[in-house]
Amino acid sequence: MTTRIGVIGAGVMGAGHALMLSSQIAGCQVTAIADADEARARSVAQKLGDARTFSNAHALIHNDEVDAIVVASPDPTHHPLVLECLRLGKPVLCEKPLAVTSRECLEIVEAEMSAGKRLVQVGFMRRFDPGYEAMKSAIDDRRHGLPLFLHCIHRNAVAASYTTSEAIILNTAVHELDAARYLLGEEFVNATARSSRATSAAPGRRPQFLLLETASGVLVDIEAFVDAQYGYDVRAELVCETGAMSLAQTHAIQTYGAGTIGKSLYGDWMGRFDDAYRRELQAWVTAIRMGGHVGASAWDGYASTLTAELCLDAFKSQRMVRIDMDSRPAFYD
Ligand code: ISE
Repeated sequence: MTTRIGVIGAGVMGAGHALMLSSQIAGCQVTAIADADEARARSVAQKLGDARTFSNAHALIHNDEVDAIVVASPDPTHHPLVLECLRLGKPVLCEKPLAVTSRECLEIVEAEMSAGKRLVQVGFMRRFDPGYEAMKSAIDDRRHGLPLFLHCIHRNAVAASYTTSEAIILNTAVHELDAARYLLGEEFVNATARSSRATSAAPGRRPQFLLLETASGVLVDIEAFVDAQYGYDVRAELVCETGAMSLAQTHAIQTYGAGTIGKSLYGDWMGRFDDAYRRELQAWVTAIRMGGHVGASAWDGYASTLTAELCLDAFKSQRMVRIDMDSRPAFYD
C-alpha cells in the first residue's frame, strides 16, 4: 500500500520533507503540496514529479488523493490545520511546536481523544537521532546509575532578525525541553530562567539560560543561543551516579591543514539532523501502514509547549516558577 501524502508549507521544512519523502522514504508518494504562495508550492512540486499544488491548505486536507498530511506551515496555522485533519480522521505529522499556546495544544489533545485514535505525531526529530536514542537506552538500562544532571547546549549560527528573546524559549529551547522529557521519561516540577547580555550581532534579543528540575530531582540546564555565528552546535551531556555520557559529534570527515586538525560543523538543523528527519519520516509512514504510533504524541506537544510557557513566565518574572502538569491520560500510554 502506498500512502499518499500532502505537504502543507513549501518553505525550508516543508520543501525538505516533501523532497525527502518522495526520494528516500519507502511506501509513500507526495501527491499534493500547498503554500499560501502557490508559485512557491509549484517550484517544489516540479522537483517531485506530478504533485498537485494548492494555495489553500484546507483544500489539500480535503483532497481525495491525500491520505496523510505533513504540516510545515507557519506556527500559528498548526492548530486549525491539525484540528481539520483530526475531523477527517487523517494522520498528521505536525512540525514543532504543535501549537503556539498550551491551551491550543490541549484542544488538539481533546479532539484526538474524542476521535478515539492516535493520529497526531509532532516533529520533534531528535527522538529519532541515533545519539539521543543511544543515550535514552543507556538511561533506561541504568548503565551508570541514576541520572543527576543533564547539560544541554543549543546554538544556531544565525536567526531571523525578528526573533525575540521569548521566541528563543518557545521555538528553540522547546526542542531541549522535549528531548529532556524523552530522555529522562518524566516531567519538570520547576523552572528558572536567566539570560546573558545581548551579543553585538543581535542587540535586540538575549541568549537564554534555563534551569529546570524534574519530579525525581534531576537538574537540567539549557543554553539557547541563536546568534553563535560559527555554526549549528547541539550538545547534551548527562551525568549519572557512576559515569557520564555525551552526544558524539557527527562529522563525515576530519580535515588537516595550517597546523590544525578540524571537523566541520553543520550550518543548521537540516544538515545536523538529516538522519533523524529521514528516520522520523520513515517511521511515520510505516506506522500509518501498520496502524501504530511513533515519536512525540500530541500530549508531548502539549507538555513541551506548557513547560516552555512556564519558562517564559520565569524569564519575565525572574522567579522560580512551579510546574504543575496534569497526569498524562491513559490514551497516551
Ligand atoms: C527552528 O524552528 C528549529 O526547529 C531548529 O531545530 C532550531 O535549531 C531553531 O532554533 C528553530 O528556530
